[in-house]
Amino acid sequence: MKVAVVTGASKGIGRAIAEALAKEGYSLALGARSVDLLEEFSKELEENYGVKVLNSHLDVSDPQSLKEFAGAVLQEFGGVDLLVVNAGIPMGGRLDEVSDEDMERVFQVNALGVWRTIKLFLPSLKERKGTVAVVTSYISTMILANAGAYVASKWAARAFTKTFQAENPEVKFIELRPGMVDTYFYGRPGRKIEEGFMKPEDVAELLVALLKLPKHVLVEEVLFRSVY
Ligand code: NJP
Repeated sequence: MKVAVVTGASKGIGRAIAEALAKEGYSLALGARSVDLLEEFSKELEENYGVKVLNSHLDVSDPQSLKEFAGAVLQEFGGVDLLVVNAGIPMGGRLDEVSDEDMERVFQVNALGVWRTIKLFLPSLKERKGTVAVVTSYISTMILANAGAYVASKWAARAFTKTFQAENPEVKFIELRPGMVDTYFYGRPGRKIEEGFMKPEDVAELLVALLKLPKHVLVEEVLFRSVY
């Protein structure tokens, strides 16, 4: 039975990925700050798909929280085959108007959180020749006015991902770069596909398809969006 870890699994893309992986029979370790949501979701997955689910409070901007999460996961499952590094937050505003606190917050979650999460699970992933899927963004190589803090944090997440790959060829690193997805990222979900939004399930379906490719194939990154 393969073991997958999903960060930011309480809502949106992470939740959809967790459900898709449960359907594929993965044992799951789910982390996020909303423990009530995680608790309810885990029960649902266990009942519907008969898989084992560990859920735990996780704040990826807090190194201690990440250490405790990784420790609990490795103790429960003994190792990890797939790590989905998904937790992330938006941050708008002109660069000359973003506060120091907001800049630090977005980097702690979207950039340092990615580095720390991968670092903690890397020994196990190397041992199992596992896969890391990092949800960055379509903007991880682009520039967007009024979103500079977010964009820079995703460039950093991309750089961490690619460097981990260069240093650890025995692990597969996939950078997922979605366009707009209808999640809590834009407030409350409910946006239409015709408005240019994908569904979180679209991202999950793509990842599952990538995981089914032959072992010798490495897809380094996927940039994908709604056709509208
Ligand atoms: O957003 P949302 P998405 N520690 O808000 C968790 C990227 N992306 O699914 O902690 C741990 O529905 C949060 O859980 P909670 C985006 O940058 C999106 O769209 O309980 N977890 C929730 O489960 C991000 O990297 C779009 O609040 C933390 C999840 O993260 C990823 O997709 C486009 C946390 C966020 O769910 C998932 O975002 C794109 C923390 N400190 C890239 N902070 C898009 N939606 O259009 C948050 O290019 N979470």
